[in-house]
Amino acid sequence: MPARTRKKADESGGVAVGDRDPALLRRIHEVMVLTRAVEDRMVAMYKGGDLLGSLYTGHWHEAISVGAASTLRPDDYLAPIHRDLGAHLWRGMEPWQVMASFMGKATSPTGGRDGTLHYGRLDLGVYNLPSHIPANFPVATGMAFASKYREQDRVCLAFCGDGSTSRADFHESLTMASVLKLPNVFVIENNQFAYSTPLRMQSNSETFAIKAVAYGIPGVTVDGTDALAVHDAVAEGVARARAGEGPSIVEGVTMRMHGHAEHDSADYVPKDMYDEWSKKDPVELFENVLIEAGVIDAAAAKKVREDAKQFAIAARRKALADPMPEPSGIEDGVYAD
Ligand SMILES: Cc1ncc(C[n+]2csc(CCOP(=O)(O)OP(=O)(O)O)c2C)c(N)n1
Repeated sequence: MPARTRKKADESGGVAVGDRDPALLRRIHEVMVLTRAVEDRMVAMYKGGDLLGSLYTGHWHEAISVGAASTLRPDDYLAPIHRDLGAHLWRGMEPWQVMASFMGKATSPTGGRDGTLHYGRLDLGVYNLPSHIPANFPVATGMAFASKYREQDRVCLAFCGDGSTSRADFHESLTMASVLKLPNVFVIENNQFAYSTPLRMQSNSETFAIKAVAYGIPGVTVDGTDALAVHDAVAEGVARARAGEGPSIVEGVTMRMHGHAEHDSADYVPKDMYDEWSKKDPVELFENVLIEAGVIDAAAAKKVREDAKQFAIAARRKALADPMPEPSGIEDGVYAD
């Protein structure tokens, strides 16, 4: 089955809103705006010394993380990576919990055992991000296997970066998911760099979606700054997975607009790349699409931004005030009862 590159559907450069549910569109927009506001706040917190360790952000990944996660049912599984705050927030993770995680606070999802971003919420069907990448892929394959084995119709959506496709666990997971027709959708977030390694030193494939051909599954490349393009492509993969037809790959093309982490000045990125990609802010683009389609107006858009900013400020205040873990609990969760 050939890999495809999806064409744009309207002249404004984005996929058309059409007759989609306005409530869903507004929710996608709100979560994208919130994601940006929380990450901007956390960059300021990192610079101000509030956070313990490294900070990894997903600027310009919001359309991928939220666009993809918004296709799932609440009982589906999600295996995100370090660029996917938007997917966590879509599923119900609280911004203060994310901040508390980067602070090692007792109230973080890991109870303060992490200090950066290896958090998840199993109660929300969101698997903890492992350190090795893409170690979430074999786990996502296992979650999909469990769903199939139990004769459920739950889908597992997993994300990885372009660099992660060079790892053996990517190949192993795709092979197993394909052969066993597991209900997976694998989203590749092509953000042009894997730390300092540019695309062309990572792969000779014309696209990352084309790798799907080797596994005998569908693969599609979409504009990763267009939330609706991502949503549509992932929704197609989710429907296919739920119907028992097996996995697929969706590649979203975007740019990593910050360093690999905030300690990385990313001097290896040519300035003209930033200049070009800065014109494609996914949050702004989606806001414009919704305004042009009459789903929201400029005043509503401004209020969404202001509310998100205030929410992020309140989240910081709560996370700062939360307690550190008690040393007496150091063995909690380590040994089986
Ligand atoms: C197996 C492994 N090697 C190296 C690292 C360190 N590391 C973390 S993210 C990253 C870059 C990954 O690039 P990519 O998959 O393209 O994702 P991106 O960070 O660009 O979103 C590296 C080298 C790791 N976590 N795991």
